Amino acid sequence: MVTKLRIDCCRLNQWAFFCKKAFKPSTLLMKIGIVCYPTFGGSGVVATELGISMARRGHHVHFITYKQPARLLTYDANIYFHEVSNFDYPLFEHSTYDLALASTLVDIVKFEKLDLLHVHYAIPHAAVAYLAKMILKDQGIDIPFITTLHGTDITLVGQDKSFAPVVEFSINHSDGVTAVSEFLKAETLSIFNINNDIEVIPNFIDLKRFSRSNKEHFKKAIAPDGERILMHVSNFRKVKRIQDVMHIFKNVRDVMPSKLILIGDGPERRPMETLCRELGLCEDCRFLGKQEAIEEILAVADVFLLPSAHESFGLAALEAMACEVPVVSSNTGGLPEVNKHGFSGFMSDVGDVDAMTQNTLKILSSDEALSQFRKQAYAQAKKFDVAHVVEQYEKYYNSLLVHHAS
Ligand code: GMT
Repeated sequence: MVTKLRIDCCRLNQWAFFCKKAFKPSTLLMKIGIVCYPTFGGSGVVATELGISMARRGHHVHFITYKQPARLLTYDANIYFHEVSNFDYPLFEHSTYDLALASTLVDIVKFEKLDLLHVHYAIPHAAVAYLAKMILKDQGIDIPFITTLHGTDITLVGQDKSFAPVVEFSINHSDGVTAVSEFLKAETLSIFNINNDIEVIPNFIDLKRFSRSNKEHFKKAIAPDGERILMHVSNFRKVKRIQDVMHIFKNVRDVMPSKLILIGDGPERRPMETLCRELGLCEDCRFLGKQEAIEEILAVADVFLLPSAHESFGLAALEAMACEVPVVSSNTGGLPEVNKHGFSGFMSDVGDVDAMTQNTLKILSSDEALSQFRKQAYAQAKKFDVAHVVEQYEKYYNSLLVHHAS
């Protein structure tokens, strides 16, 4: 018989004892607090999907953030959402969200008797979790927190001297640290003076949700004459190099009838709409803005373009591959851990638009080639199946709690 035990902070020592003596760690149910950016950005998506999967495994998951996470669309009795409300006062010229979040964490950890906190994206969440932990310690409550590093919190923003000392300190004082790729772990160790272990747990995909469903009517609406469909999804920041997407598309369209679908929104959208006009592509290019049912749109794509200047993992590429869409990407950062050159798609140096064009044409050269790449893209995506990766997180949580209690 499987024994289930719900724990709370003050029973941790007892729990560790039971754990060693009688129970398998994987059967223990936890109360987990998740802090993330509640947007469509990759770190928020990963945090939300992880929370949903943990809730399905019986854990109680509390999202603590400034608005309902964008991907939190389903009701689950094990999921709770706590909104952090900021106190507005004319004296405060800058946001005091960090302090409001720390105070909310203190309140929720105490009231809900959470077992651990898992914060996604180091800035400011790791430092805020540390502050909350110290306040709680003063009140006799000991709660461990895990920081997951996602990308620019290390490779771009985190290195800036306005944040670097705080990022380094809060990584070193986290009870557990994970990174979404080997690349990001290596970057973190090379940039900062780290004296903490970093566990690599890759991002994941729910293959039941992301699958190539039949969307012929939608495909027909976008490409009525059977044109090839190129696609890009991002938060439209400079780092994504969307100008390369536009130029690759122009080159491909010069050779074969094709359409470009761009999904997402952000600072680069306006400049890209202007570039689209300048290149004379507007007839065949659609900007769809932010979309919730991303898997339904990906299902009609033939090639996914991700020419980013930096990418610690490239969750968008994985989502495309799960929908059997081959990926043409740059070879930067963690992308080689996700996209397999010549198998799930192709990779080239950042900014090498010509090579990316040739690679796109190779995939689209015939229906046979496209169909082969589609199968291979899906096979690659299967390596990141949610069930397997979430189990890694669960084991990591368990081992951290046992270690913390002993
Ligand atoms: O680091 C960022 O730019 C933010 C983050 C996000 O919230 O969009 O993206 C990063 O985390 C994703 C999820 O782990 C990764 O798939 C992205 O590769 C990564 N972005 C970059 O490294 C630019």
